[in-house]
Amino acid sequence: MYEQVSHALLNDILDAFSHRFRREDLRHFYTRLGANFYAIHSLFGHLYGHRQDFKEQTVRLTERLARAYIERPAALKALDMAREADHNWFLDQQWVGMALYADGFAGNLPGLIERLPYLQELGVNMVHVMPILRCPQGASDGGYAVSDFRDIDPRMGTVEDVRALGARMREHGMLLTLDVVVNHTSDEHEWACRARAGERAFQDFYYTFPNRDVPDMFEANLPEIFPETAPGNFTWNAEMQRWVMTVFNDYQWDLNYANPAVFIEMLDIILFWINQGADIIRLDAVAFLWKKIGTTSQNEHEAHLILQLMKDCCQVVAPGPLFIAEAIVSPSEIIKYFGEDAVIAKECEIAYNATFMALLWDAVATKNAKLLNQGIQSLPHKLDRATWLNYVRCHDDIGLGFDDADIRASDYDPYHHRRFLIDWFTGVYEGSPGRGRPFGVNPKTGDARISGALASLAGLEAALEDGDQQRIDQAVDLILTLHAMILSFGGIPLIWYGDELGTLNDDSFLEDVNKACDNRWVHRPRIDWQRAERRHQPGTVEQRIFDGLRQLIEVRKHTPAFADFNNRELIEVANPHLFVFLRTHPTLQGGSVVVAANFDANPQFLDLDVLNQRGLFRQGQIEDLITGESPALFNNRMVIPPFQFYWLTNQRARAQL
Ligand code: OTU
Repeated sequence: MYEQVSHALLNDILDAFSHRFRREDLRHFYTRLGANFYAIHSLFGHLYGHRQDFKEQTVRLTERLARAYIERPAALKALDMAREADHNWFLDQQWVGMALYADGFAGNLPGLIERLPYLQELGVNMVHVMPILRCPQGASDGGYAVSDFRDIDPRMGTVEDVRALGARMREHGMLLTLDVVVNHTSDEHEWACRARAGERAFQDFYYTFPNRDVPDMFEANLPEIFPETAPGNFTWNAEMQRWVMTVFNDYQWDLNYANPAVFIEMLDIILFWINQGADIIRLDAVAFLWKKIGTTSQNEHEAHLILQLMKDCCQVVAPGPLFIAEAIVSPSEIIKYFGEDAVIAKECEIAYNATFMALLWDAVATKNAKLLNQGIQSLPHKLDRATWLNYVRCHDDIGLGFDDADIRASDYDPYHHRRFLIDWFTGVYEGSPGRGRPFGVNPKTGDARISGALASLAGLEAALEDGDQQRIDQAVDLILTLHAMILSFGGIPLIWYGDELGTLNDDSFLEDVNKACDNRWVHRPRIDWQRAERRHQPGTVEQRIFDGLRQLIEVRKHTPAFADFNNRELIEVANPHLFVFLRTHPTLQGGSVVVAANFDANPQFLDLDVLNQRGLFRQGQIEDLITGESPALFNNRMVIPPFQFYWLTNQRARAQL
């Protein structure tokens, strides 16, 4: 029955289109629309079907898709076709990403174009350019408060510069990732201005209330994201004489997706940027898209429906571009952003692996891999054609969002263990070399997160201060080992800019009133290009990290077992300091790689019996892919030096590759 309803509607729409778009070649568009319309219609119906104007809204939505398709440049349409034919293209091990602020990295967008060779030197071929859209002059949450979704911040450049960047990157086989902040707008956005001026239609773009009744009901269950700087989830607007929902900062107004006009506008904006050449769109704060009284208003089922609908609509216009879900939530919830209840990914193809990131830091602080092993073991199975974005650091703080049950299973008490981690990384814990800062401290709940540059958290800053060569060496090893984990785990590794040079905390943000109260800026550096030159000077920290990373990237790209086909198996070993997993080659037997990392400050041994029992390394010499050498062995035990790792393979199998 239901199909007939959507088919009848589609027939009406296509009739109208055949007149309106008579001169356009819409063959491919029609194929995709036909294939996806039932899904689009039912999702849109789930969300908005109760409305009187549902049919008109559906027609409006479909028209926007047609227009976006017509506007899509021919070169991008050709790329779409190629990617449709080679639909697993993004699971390949060749992709290596870096996230960066265009201004901190290169001044502005034209500067970034000039610096692309530096990224190529390292081997990076996917760049996430942090928010560059028009935003307030003052505080803008690093561009995550957008004032105009179709314009570029003049301090960064122009829309034309973005197109030029995209074109240049395509020439070099690089992928461009841009942000679309779907959950909220800045209070300077035209929609917010018109809402303030009293226009009902635009007040309906947001959640606004005349008194505290509804806000108070919401507050009973809503957590606070920035408790220190933006307590509460609502802000009084005197001009409008209404409370506005502001889950993040008070100048970030939450969009109301119960209004189909909001959905259609935001989808149109996503389509706009993929038509400018973005290969990947990072969808910010997707867990927050649907609000419901009596819940935390995170990970609601409707948030998934909205994302599925966005994906289906994009498939119709442009099947090439991918979505990254930025949902920093519990492991069992993160996994759903690939597609809730789906067999193949139907929401976002890529999701931040916040679980792995936090677990890696746990291993750093505890010097063992107990919780890391436990947490990875309980990570739910991921869908096919879905992949992780694996990272060690990013622009945000580190949240200790592990599962309490996993912490307990590792013989720790959740509260005390998290307390220990905060103290360790902020250097409060006796003997810790951590130089991080507490972020988002909430005295009401006892929660806290951590800011800080990778090198400062990993002990390099402290070791350099003390001029302690052994600890400097160990910190360099640890930094490379952490990167080796994200490069071999399965998924797209995402390096945070500056980390490739061992960049330390930078306190200069304290001099800027718009940044001073948000210490995440301590790890959002301005690259010192003179210092970066030291990467060519043998023996410097910069050279050791940059070259080490460059080599890891190079090897990753030549190791098919590192492609992400859910071909990873955790290997349980008796030694708690080790994190060991197997990456199997998708087709070639013997092309497998065993990844083994030692998080301890002492050498540790790996019992090869465990591997032999699985049929691994029974014959032939074991070889580390990085050095090409055979690690030290004694009585079938392999020694892994402090804070180091191996990518192990069979020399014989390798010869066949
Ligand atoms: C995202 O953050 C961005 O990454 C932050 O930089 C922004 O401040 C924020 O949205 C608002 O735009 O929403 O789903 O620890 O991890 O705010 C997770 C807090 C988010 C961040 C969280 C995150």
